[in-house]
Amino acid sequence: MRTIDNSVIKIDEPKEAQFDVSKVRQDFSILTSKSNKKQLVYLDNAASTQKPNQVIDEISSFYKTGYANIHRGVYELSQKATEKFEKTRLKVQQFINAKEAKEIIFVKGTTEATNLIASTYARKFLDPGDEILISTMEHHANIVPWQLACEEAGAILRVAPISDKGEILLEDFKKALGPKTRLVAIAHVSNVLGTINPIAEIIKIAHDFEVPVFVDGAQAAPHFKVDVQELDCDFYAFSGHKLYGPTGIGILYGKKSWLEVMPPYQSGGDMISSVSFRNTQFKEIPYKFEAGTPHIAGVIGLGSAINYLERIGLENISAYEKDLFSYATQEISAVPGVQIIGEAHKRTGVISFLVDEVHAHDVGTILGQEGISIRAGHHCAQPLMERFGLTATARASFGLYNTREEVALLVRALYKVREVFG
Ligand code: 7TS
Repeated sequence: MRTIDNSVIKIDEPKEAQFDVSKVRQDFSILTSKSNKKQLVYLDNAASTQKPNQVIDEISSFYKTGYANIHRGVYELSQKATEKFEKTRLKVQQFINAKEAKEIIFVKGTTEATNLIASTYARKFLDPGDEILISTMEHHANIVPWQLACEEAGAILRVAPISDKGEILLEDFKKALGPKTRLVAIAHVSNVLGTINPIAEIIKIAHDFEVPVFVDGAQAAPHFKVDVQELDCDFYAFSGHKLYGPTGIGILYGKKSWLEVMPPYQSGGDMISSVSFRNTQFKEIPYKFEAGTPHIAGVIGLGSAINYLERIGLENISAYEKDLFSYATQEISAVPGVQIIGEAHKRTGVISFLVDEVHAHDVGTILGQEGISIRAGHHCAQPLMERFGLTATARASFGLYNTREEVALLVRALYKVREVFG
């Protein structure tokens, strides 16, 4: 038994401590701060994660001692900054096991990655009557860019249905594929349901139809090891800020064979090999897709975040989070009047729920008063909400620094919500 905030809450200790969470928490200074005069309990990790001091320090030190623009300076500072930047590309390559570093493109985040594919792949390969296949559980970032691309090309956006439990219906998915399908774009993990999609199987099915697959890995990469070669995906995207790294930086992986035949995305400096008023030649990949001065410090910070995660070990993080997630699921669902949305067999990271008839925003507000930060709303997945006949849910989402004590505080606050709303 442990005590929290001088009140007594019984906590069942995890069977096996995969890593020392109290040590991990020491790396995140913000976790010792207060919110509404209560201990901050940060459970909005699906929106964005907090940053360890190592990442913050690395960015600060880069600006203090190593900063210059890259790819252009003949002087030492620029050359060293370029080296650091390109080393991070190699680090990302290893992190997701891409075959070559040139398959790693630095983008702003998952949203920009989707837009890049929608603008370049779609511009080149989509003809009138062609189809793009997504699923009901996509984030708006994996819906709207395809709507626009389809509109422009006269193509059709098809949507694979999901079950009441929140799982892709694989037979229906298969039926939705056909000779006109040009791309499947699908989330690895749902940001609302937590469903881990059987992505390798989905890719295999799509490839049997010779259809390439874009995987939105925004909610997957922070929670388990991603191996793009093993998955055999054609494209994979994730955001640095959900991976304990800085905002404004993300990764788009693409198979070399695709990236080489796709036209550039944005254009301007740094993506060209020569420019004249008659003719412009573009650089090789990945530079063809990286116009202008990139988010250099963001890239350095992302590299530092990956180092941080690798030092702890993705396997250890996954095991710890798995235990915490099942504990949280059990404890939250045991609160009378609470209904969890999403019961897929395999889940991670997020738990969406309703509390009696209380509006999700009111749930979020009361929890906020108790120092507990969760998200309430449609989570940028309105079509998914519609599928479940809802307009909003409350959502607690977990990261590597969350604890059973925090789950207990959340549960106690949920009782308070019920008390307040009678
Ligand atoms: N795809 C998924 C599955 C996401 O969860 C998000 C962000 C995005 C794409 C977009 O990522 P960005 O980094 O480009 O913004 N999801 C959330 C969320 O669930 N709450 O806030 C942002």
